[in-house]
Amino acid sequence: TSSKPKILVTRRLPETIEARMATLFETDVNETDQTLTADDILAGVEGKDVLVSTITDRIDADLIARLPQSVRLIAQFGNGVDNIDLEAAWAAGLTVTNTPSVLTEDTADMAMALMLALPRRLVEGTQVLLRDRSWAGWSPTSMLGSRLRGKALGIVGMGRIGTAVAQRARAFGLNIHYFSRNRRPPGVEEPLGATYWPELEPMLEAVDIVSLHTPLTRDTTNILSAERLDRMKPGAYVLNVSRPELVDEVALIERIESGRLAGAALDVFDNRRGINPRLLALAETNQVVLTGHMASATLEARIEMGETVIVNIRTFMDGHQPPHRILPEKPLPKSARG
Ligand code: 8YV
Repeated sequence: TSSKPKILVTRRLPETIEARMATLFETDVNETDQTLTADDILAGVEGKDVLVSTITDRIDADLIARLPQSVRLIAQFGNGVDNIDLEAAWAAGLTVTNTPSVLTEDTADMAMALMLALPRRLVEGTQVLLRDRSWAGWSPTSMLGSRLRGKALGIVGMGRIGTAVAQRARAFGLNIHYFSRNRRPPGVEEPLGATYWPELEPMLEAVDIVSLHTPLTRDTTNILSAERLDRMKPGAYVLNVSRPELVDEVALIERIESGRLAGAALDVFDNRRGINPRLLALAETNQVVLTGHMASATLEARIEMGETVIVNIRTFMDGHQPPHRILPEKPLPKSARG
């Protein structure tokens, strides 16, 4: 038996990361890359020190209660930890870590790509050429979209990712508005020319694009409820690279179908029983742009996420405070709860 930390990795990771983990730790990787059931996780983690999890692992109170005593760290490969019942984990004396920062810029890039895709008819433009083979050539009035510059962007959640999106959007000439748990200091607000809204609803009434960048918590679940969608400007659109549960998806679909909202650009959507066919239909008619949870999906980000997991494990196993330990945060103001 070696003194190396023993870890279970629930999904395949980039080769370089798996190789480094194999030298540093006694590593078991779920070679199938299929989401493990709770029983599979429990069997796999027997005798391990660390569970390396991803967003597709449901680590609820029941699973946490059944974890073997040997497991003391849940090291999430990812920024959001909404798949983990944090309260249950803390109550059980477990440490939970994540991999923030290294995926911020790539996620913000994808948000920008999606923000442009809808008004500039990007997906439709390629469809006309490739799928339908029906491009009739250039004309002064063909494929006209609408200008992004000058529009008002409302950011919900001005953390690392929200701020990175705001910086890009500012360079594209958008006016930046935000609602967030904490007002950002003048040093952040001023270069962005950002307007802070202490209440969400009035911001929704004032902006052309609502972009979600909050973590999914009890407080932020359904933060874009049907009632709040109704506060949005007619013809506005929703951008989501965060989590599907932040939006009332059926209500969003209805408001796009009726023409009340212009559309949505979604990297995340409810996929529990497959993608809603009505959402797919709206994507067919290019009122919705859909990508499948790709916002942080660059090889570089995945490698840095893996390296961050490794640092978290090593510091923790050396008896120190891991750099990206998740600790309780203060809740949102009451007015923001969905
Ligand atoms: C990851 C994400 O793909 O980090 C997050 O919160 O949503 C994505 O970047 C996924 O979570 C990996 O576990």
